[in-house]
Order: sequence, then structure tokens, then C-alpha cells
Amino acid sequence: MDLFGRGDDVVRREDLAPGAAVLRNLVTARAPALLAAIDGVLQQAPLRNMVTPGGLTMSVRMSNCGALGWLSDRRGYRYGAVDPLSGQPWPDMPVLFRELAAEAADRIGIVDFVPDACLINCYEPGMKLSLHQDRDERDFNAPIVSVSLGLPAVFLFGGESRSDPARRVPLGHGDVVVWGGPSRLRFHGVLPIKEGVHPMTGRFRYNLTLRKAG
Ligand code: MD3
Ligand code: FE
Repeated sequence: MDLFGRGDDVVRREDLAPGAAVLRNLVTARAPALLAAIDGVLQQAPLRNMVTPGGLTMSVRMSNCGALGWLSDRRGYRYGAVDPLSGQPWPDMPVLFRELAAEAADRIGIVDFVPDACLINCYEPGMKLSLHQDRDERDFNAPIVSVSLGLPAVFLFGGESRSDPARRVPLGHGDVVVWGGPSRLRFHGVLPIKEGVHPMTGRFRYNLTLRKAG
């Protein structure tokens, strides 16, 4: 609890748009277990810098777990069942990830969300994610659940066109966002991460993006 009795890890819901809400601190208490599970996945499928179809190397390092993993290379953006680094299926999705995705979606009234893909993004200070849409999934009716751990970020929540103004949403350690319904195809991105050190992750920000891709 802070001086004003607000509580540093009390779960609070902030609605962003129809179908989209931040669940502040939803997983703060579960962060050690989540980070241990991320570690386990990354031992089997290490973080790597993917290349865009245009030939640019992305600064944010990525990996995946679950039946499907998001991939980018010279051939395009897509989901695939096999990690191109190992030639093996992506690691299983930890039950904890699946459970928290369903719980987060349920809290905003989306029942029975079962993700089959989890993208793990790892940011270091200075790294950003340019404005984009997530449209490589088969069914845009399913929501996306994102989990922030470690260093804080400022998330850009834009509109339906790239040129629409974007709202800045600060996301901290333990915050979860559910993006569903009409907000599912909105442009979004992450501003450059500020220099810092987090007690649990050091100079890293991890973001889990849980999706129904197939
Ligand atoms: C808003 N990752 O991997 S997920 C991504 O913090 C990505 O690493 C961000 O965007 C990150 O594609 C945040 C948040 C997110 C995902 C999908 C959305 C926000 C969204 C779809 C529509 C609107
Ligand atoms: Fe995205």
C-alpha cells in the first residue's frame, strides 16, 4: 500500500474503447511464476531478431510458445507450427499463460477464450515497435490478451487508419490488456523504452501476446 492507500498491486480496470480494457496489476502477484515459465520456453526456443519482408532486422527480440508461432522473414508475416531455428514444434504453452488469458478475457465479458499462440517480445531500453495492425490471425472476432512484465512502456493506441491520432497508454509490470471487439484491428505500437532497471527483469521488458491465430 502507498501513502494514499491506493495499493501498489490492487487490480483495477480501465476501459480504453469498446472491447478494450487495461487490467492494472492483474498478474503482479504471479510475475515470478510467469517469468520462470518464460525462462523455460526461451531455453527451448531462444529469443531472436526476426527480419521483415522488406529486409529490415527488427530490434525487439521474439520467440513463441503454443501450437502456432508468429514469424516474419523475407517471405512475409505468418503463423507456423515449427520454430525455424530448431526445426521442432514451438514449446508448449504453459498452463499459467492459457489460464490468465482466459481469466483476463472473462473479466471483460469474453467467455471461453482459448489462445493457441503466444508471442514473447523482449525489449531493451531504446527499442520500440512501430505502428502496425495485427492481421495475420484467421479470426478477428477472437480477442488478443497482452501481458507486460519488467520495464514500463508507453503503448500507442491508434485508430482504424494509420494516420488517426494515437492515445498514449502507460503499461507497467503486471498490467494486462484485452483487445477485442471493434478495437481488434486498430493501429498500435510501443514508444522507445526508457532507460531503467527493473528489480525482477533488469534492463528488459517482456510482453506476452496471447492470440487465437488458427
Ligand atoms: C491493440 N506487441 O506483438 S501487444 C505485437 O507491447 C504487439 O509488445 C505489443 O503489438 C508489445 O503485435 C503490445 C498489444 C496489442 C496487441 C494487439 C492489438 C494491442 C492491440 C490489436 C488491436 C489493438
Ligand atoms: Fe501488435
